[in-house]
Amino acid sequence: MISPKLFFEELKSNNIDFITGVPDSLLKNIIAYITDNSSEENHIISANEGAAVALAVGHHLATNKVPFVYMQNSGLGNAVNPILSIADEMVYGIPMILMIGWRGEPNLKDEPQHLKQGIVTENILQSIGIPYQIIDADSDAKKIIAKAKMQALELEKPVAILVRKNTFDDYKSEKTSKSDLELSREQAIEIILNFIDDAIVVSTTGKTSREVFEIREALNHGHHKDFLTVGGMGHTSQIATGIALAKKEEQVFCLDGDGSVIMHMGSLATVGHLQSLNNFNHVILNNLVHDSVGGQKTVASTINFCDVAKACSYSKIISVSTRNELKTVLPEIIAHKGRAFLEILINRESRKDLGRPTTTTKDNKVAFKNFLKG
Ligand SMILES: Cc1ncc(C[n+]2csc(CCOP(=O)(O)OP(=O)(O)O)c2C)c(N)n1
Repeated sequence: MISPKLFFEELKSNNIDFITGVPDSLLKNIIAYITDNSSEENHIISANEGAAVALAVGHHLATNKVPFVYMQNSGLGNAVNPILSIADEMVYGIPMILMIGWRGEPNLKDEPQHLKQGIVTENILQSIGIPYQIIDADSDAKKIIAKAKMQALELEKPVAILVRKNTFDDYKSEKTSKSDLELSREQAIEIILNFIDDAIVVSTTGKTSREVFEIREALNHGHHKDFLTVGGMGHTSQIATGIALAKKEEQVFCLDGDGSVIMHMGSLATVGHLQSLNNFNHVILNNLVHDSVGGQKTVASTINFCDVAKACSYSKIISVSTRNELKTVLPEIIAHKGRAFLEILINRESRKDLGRPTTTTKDNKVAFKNFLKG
């Protein structure tokens, strides 16, 4: 396996010292090492993968250096626009190295949201003209980084390193801080699901949806009231809005994360603008981190989400951090006819034995649509 330290030192010795991206579980060890050994300005966890490419463009313009951008392959979609319409050699020609975690690599077992993306990842890179090298545990990282940098500079455009599963050695961050908040995400979700009865639930990508599934299983609720947004991180609130607009007689609960809200924060403006939306409840389970992929910090510690919701014209806004507060405000939230925003400040704990949905995504869709039909 490749030592995260060696990889990072190699970047530094190639004068690559601006790193940005959105985390991926497959890259969590190298990201943890980068986090521990970089300043806040040299390593930026960006809002989304396109934003990371744009940060890299700015860095190159100002320094003439080659920046480094990491992402899960599902983030390639977010990145394609700035890659093709800014960084490509037919536009400005901006050299950078993309490090892409290859989820759903063909013939390896992975979750449904990664399967198609895994199959087409190489095709996408080829069709957008990005030269790439595949890296795995046995690769010579030194050679790969040197070649990537040379190619990026020669071709004046982004080049990629496609990272196979289990490429990097384990590395645990020395900087992880514990939160002393009372509620875990799972406990908060359980309180909500127990309270909201027949409301429609749309849950975000990562552990939130996995926990919704397991709680429903444990409570014998069935899964038909829930749409699990297993992929498409950041789009949960718009899926929920699409449903809420068409189902004005039902209450819709969108269970979101801080990382996921930040990824497409403009969507909050759309929700707030829809004055006729009388049944929308946006819950943000805010743990300040991307817990589902390794606990990397989001920028939520400097965001006042309630102020953002207010500025976007949500009609009722509450923040809670304890079990009692949550139980007290839920009746108020559900009674409110508008666009409610509930931030729940939670700790970073989750079960080691947390499972994954055992029904298929198609089963989920069919049961959910039947429930919506009423
Ligand atoms: C476009 C895209 N980029 C990255 C990922 C990888 N990913 C899955 S869940 C997740 C973290 C979500 O963080 P947050 O919304 O704060 O929820 P938490 O995991 O903390 O509950 C990330 C980065 C993804 N699925 N899609």
